[in-house]
Amino acid sequence: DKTRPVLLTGASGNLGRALAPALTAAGYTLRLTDIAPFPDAVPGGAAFTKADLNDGPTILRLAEGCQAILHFGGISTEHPFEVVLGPNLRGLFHIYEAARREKARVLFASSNHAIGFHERPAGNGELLDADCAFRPDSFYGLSKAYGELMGRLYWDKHGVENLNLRIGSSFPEPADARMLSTWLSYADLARCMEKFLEAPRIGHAVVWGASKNPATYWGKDHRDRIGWEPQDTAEAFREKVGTKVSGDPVTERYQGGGYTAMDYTRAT
Ligand code: 15L
Repeated sequence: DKTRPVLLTGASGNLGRALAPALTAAGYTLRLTDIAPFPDAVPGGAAFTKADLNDGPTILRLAEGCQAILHFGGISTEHPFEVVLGPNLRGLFHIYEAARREKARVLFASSNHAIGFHERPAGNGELLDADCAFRPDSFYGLSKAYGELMGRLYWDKHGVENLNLRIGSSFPEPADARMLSTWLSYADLARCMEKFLEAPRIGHAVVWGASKNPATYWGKDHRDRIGWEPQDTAEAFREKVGTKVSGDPVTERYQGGGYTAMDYTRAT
């Protein structure tokens, strides 16, 4: 249904800026919002409104009449708890209340940092399934676990459909050896959004947000519900980044990489 608008939060961030033109070209009418100004030309047919996720009434108003909310807003890297709290916890509540009122579905841009303290696979083919335990590696990762659980609650209690895309590393190119496993291309991300918007029924779904990387850490998930199949691969960049490792034993042991090692005070 391309007649009802789609609200894109975090529109001024890297992923929002990649998605805004791609989804407009795919025929969707976008409402863009962010706390920071939209730095590009607003794509034709879209409208940008500056807003804070802490501001519930404004979020409700922005979501009016929308079929879906693509929630890419909030703090996107590690910060002190008090900084994460407003946008990522209270803000998430405003997003889900708006979705409930509008009978809209939610795409939550979750992160590998919700499960970052799982060890990287030993290379014996044992991959981590999306129903694994949350093992957040940061206050940021903890807020993503909370966001996924918010989706669980609103589906079970209110029938708000949601897909939690547990994004690995979505950048124009992989930047280090870890990203040969975790990289998600912008094109695969955009295709995932289109599949999400088109899918007849989603329920509560968790999907690994990575391209078709042979070095992946991740196994089963709910991608069949939307029929998304990533097409790009980080392997094309192996020569460029294969030697870029941190040398830090904690960083290299766990899936969340550098986030696990930040402020790490455990003795062993
Ligand atoms: C994330 O969740 C961050 O938003 C991004 O900046 C990267 O750090 C990414 O994870 C990653 O793990 O590579």
